[in-house]
Amino acid sequence: MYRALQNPWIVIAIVFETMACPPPPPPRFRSNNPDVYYTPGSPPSGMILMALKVMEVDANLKRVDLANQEQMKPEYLKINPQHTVPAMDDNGFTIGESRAILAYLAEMTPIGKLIYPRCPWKRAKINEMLYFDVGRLYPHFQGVYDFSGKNPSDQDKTRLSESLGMFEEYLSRNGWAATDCMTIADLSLLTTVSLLEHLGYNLSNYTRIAEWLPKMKATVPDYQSVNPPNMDAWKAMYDASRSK
Ligand SMILES: N[C@@H](CCC(=O)N[C@@H](CS)C(=O)NCC(=O)O)C(=O)O
Repeated sequence: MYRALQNPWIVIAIVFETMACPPPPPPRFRSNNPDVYYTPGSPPSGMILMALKVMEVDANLKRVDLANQEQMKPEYLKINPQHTVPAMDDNGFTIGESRAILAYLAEMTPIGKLIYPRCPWKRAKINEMLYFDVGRLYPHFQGVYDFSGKNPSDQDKTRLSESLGMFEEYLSRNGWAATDCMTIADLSLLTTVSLLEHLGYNLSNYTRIAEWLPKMKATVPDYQSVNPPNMDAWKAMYDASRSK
């Protein structure tokens, strides 16, 4: 028997934890068409629009006008206190952070179960790469492509190229970001890397990324009508910030 169960405080903690958090019901969306809040030109919004296609979710898309500060309205702050897009409202169950939404979509859908498998080892590798994107690659992308109008420093540029080199190393293991097939981590990274390509960043030194990118684009249904227009909108805002 576990030695911890001889400790009455641990037993009490387990009883309270079980009462407070009973086993969840089988996962399914709470509404037929969950609301997805997005803004054209927002990369994390584009990620969720692609994920909806991949996981065949018929969401109710709600556009948020960031230019007019719609994200600061009290009703939106109830959905996402971070006042960012994307966000999701599944019949009162609200969630922000694009990669958390990706995981939620994956939990709720048959296709999602394939691309975010329950196997703890696979899931750990997928989570590793989701955190790699949100914690390293995307911030280093933003370090070079920011809206301040300033030119990036050599250090900013080096950080981005080093992060891409790390992604190249991960891809050299199985051809996909995290496991031996496409997962939600690839969708997250597709958003960042496809935007770099769209902006004319030279990816030719990264041969694994060059092989992976077209594979990923082919995996997303209606890719051409979803991601490039979103990236065009981002680029228009970026170009405008540079011409001020
Ligand atoms: N880590 C967040 C970032 C979301 C984010 O920064 N969204 C921007 C648009 S790309 C936004 O909504 N900005 C409006 C604001 O911060 O008020 C995610 O991945 O969902």
